Amino acid sequence: MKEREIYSHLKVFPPFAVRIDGRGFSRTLQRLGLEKPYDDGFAHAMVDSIELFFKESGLNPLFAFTFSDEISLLFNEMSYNNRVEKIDSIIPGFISSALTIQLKLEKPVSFDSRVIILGKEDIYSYLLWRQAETWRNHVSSYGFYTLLRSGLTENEAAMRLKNMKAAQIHELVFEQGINLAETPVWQRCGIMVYRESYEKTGYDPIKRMEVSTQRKKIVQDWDIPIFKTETGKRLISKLVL
Ligand SMILES: Nc1nc2c(ncn2[C@@H]2O[C@H](COP(=O)(O)OP(=O)(O)OP(=O)(O)O)[C@@H](O)[C@H]2O)c(=O)[nH]1
Ligand SMILES: [Mg+2]
Repeated sequence: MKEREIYSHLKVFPPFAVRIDGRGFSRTLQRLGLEKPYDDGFAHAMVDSIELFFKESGLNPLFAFTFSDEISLLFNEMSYNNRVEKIDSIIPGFISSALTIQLKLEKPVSFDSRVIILGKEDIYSYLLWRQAETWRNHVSSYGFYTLLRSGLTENEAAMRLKNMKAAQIHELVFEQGINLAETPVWQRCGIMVYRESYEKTGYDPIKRMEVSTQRKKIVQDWDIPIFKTETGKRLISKLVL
């Protein structure tokens, strides 16, 4: 029967991204009564789950980028002989479990998963793409919930949005007192988790002197730049090095 495991030899070689996306989260999050379009507690639960992944999974992503119910993890190295089946099952499994714990859920949740093969030079373009999606999602979800509040049904709101240009959505939302250029950065640009070097100084009892060592800590960055800008480019180059 072992020969029937026909996908077990499928391998992927780093660098690559793994993007996971919450399955049916529109319904799931609605049932939980989360704030719309953005719930601070949900975003924190997602980012804390990613941080747990960095600390506890035994895998070593370069960094993670998240918005809404999706997470992209970038890898420059992988265990499990680079097997796609392992990668595509362990990662969403870990995050589903972590998120269930973070949100103290009573019903299980799941994430789908895909591997995106990237050359080192593609990582930046991949992030530009996902951040552009973050911005589009930000504009359309504020538009959507503004229309719902004005009395439209979900179908009507979706239809109306389809025919609206971005500037019109901005105007519509602005009339309700929300300036889409001034919403929290994490809603507009997404959130990253990565390791950052820092210098730790301490007394070395053997050398009998103060010594400094380079350590790494995991940071949640809720204030990331627009990747298109110079600051954004610099951040990505630093992380991809
Ligand atoms: N209330 C609330 N909903 C959110 C938040 N973030 C994400 N969502 C929901 O998550 C959905 C994510 O979009 P999709 O991934 O396309 O929808 P889905 O229902 O998860 O469907 P599939 O991924 O195709 O299974 C959004 O449509 C929102 O309904 C949040 O902060 N608050
Ligand atoms: Mg989803």
